[in-house]
Amino acid sequence: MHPERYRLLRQGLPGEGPVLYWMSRDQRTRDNWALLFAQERALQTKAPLQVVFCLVPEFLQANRRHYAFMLQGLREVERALAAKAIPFQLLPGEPAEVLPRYMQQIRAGCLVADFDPLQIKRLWKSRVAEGIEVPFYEVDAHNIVPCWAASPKQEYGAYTLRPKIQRRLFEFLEDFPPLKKHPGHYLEGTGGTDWAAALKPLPQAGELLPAATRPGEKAAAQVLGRFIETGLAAYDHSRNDPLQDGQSRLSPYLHFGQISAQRVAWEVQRAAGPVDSKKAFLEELIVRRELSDNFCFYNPRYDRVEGFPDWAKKTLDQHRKDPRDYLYRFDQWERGATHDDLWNAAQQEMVRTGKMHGYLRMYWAKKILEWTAAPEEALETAIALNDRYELDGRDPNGYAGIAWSLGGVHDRPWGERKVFGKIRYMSYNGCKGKFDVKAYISRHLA
Ligand code: FAD
Ligand code: FO1
Repeated sequence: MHPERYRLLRQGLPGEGPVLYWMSRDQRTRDNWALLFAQERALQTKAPLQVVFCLVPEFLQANRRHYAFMLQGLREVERALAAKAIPFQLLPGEPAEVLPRYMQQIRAGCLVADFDPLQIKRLWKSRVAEGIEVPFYEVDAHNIVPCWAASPKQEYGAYTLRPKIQRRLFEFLEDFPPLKKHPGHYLEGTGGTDWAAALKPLPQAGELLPAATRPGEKAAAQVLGRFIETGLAAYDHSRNDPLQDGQSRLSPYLHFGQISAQRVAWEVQRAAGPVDSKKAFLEELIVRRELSDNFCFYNPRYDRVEGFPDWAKKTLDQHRKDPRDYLYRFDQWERGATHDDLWNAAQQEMVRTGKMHGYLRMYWAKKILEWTAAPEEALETAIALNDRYELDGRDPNGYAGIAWSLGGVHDRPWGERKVFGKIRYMSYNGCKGKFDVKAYISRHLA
């Protein structure tokens, strides 16, 4: 395994007990560098291997639709691990409380976690590290070029990160070794997780999604296969049209780690198809996505106006007093009850389906800035709606996407105008020039 794929979070005296993989961001058995690293260590020390998932009842405004999708995926993980004689343990509760105790119980010899730049995850890890004695590793199983290997600092934009990623891609973009059946293991009578009981303490509010988006590793692989078959060739020119089904629809699976971005990149670059479409897709999947992790990893204020670049904070301050043409309360935004039918249609698409087309997400966020009294309130509103309704929400891509839209992160200053200052503006007429707005509205506005 590439030595830069993992790092030691905490020294410690390795014990003889099982190597424990604390699964969190990368919820899959195939193509999972954290799981492969844990198995490598277990085989070296002839130790058992176990996987644990700490299930918290609240996670960044997640509700029933997100937990249902995630738990379905985890059931599949449990079954796939059992086929490799690797026990899976669901641990309800806060990681700092339940994990050190569980590790005592099973006398774990070493802890392995997957990488996640979000503040909440870094807090979890630092608290767990205080409560254990054994070595604690972190493996970047989410990015192709590990976040810390791609760049040692926050990048200005795709144009500064791209060359750094391209320089090292050949080192890291490789096929995966298979996960082995773990020797010396038998799943003595573990009847598996009581998944119905696991659902009980979780949020019951919020309606479930239409069954169209099926969760889990198998479903994710099918979505990838279908995209390569039917969507990739036209990706370059259809991805910005919300009326065509031109995007891959992979983001919920990437968010929950039910598919590896490296697997997606590996299959796409080997697939037949026009080079410019493959290039355009890999730019989003690799550069844009890794840029989001870079932003959240090196900028702890990724979900605050303080996290915007100085030029953006300055220009927004200069226009704080500009009169807003409209002002909406949170419940009006949430219900899609503004004067703008395009905005309302996009909001309703998201509430109903758990997804909004990438092009409209920019317009959607920018209008919240335009028709809210202050940037802080706009940011809070956009994050709350994105994290409550988007299936792929609560993700570095979301914080970076919203910070790009409202605060010029990874963007540059544009022509000055009211409210926005030099933040890039998007207009209803601009959308009309891109796609058939009327058709989109009639399709999504109830
Ligand atoms: P495709 O176009 O098929 O792209 C494939 C993959 O590339 C995506 O799944 C994603 O992982 C990555 N990608 C594509 N575009 C971007 C981008 N602009 N930035 C980072 N990665 C990208 N993405 C999320 O995963 N979760 C979010 O909560 C989220 N919120 C956003 C909010 C705003 C305001 C904006 C402007 C963008 C947001 N994005 C978010 C990024 C992007 O819109 C989605 O990743 C994309 O629309 C998901 O659909 P897809 O998988 O079909 O995309
Ligand atoms: N990760 C966990 O380790 N435990 C959880 O209970 C958990 C709940 C959860 C709910 C919704 C959601 O979108 C993500 C959730 N995650 C959870 C985190 C997820 O696995 C990702 O790591 C991050 O959201 C993306 O960085």
